[in-house]
Amino acid sequence: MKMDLDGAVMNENHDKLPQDCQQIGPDYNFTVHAGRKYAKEFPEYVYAYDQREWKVEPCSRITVTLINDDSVRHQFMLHGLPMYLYHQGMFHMEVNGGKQKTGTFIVPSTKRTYFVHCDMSQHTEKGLRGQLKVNGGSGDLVSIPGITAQAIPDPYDVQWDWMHLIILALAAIAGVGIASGLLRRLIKENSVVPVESKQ
Ligand SMILES: [Cu+2]
Repeated sequence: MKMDLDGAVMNENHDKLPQDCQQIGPDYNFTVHAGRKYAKEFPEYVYAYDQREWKVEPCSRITVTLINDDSVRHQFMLHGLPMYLYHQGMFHMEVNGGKQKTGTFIVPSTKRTYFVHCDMSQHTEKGLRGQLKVNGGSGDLVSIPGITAQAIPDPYDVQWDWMHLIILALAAIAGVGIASGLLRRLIKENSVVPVESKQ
């Protein structure tokens, strides 16, 4: 593991060949940004990677630079790699706010879609998800922003048509009326009773 004040890179692999590979395939370099601004186009999410899908050849060597554009920590965590090469079958980078980290791993030849996410509390659910397809992949994963639908959608079915705006305006006017009435009563109740009334 490499770790410093900018973050950490775990289970890097620059040269160990997966058992099903004759040689290391093509090299890929991906620069991936993580941050709230990349989720702006997806109202159902808070965070996103600027790219959510990567496609590579069998036995590729992949170098990822993760740039964190937020102030909270973000990760690039990939699951399902061979256990004999990667502890817990995982390649993992974690980057502090405003920093970046670069790490390298080699994938097997198998047709497979690997899950990429940020495992910080709630960040996966809030949109930091992606997929790496090796050799064409084995299908799409769910809830990848911009690629597949949410597994459990949040319905926000408010429609801002004129009728809703008029109702909202009437409610606001009524609210102001009630508030000013209450305020007047409060002032009246708390005001000092004139001295002459006690005589
Ligand atoms: Cu995160």
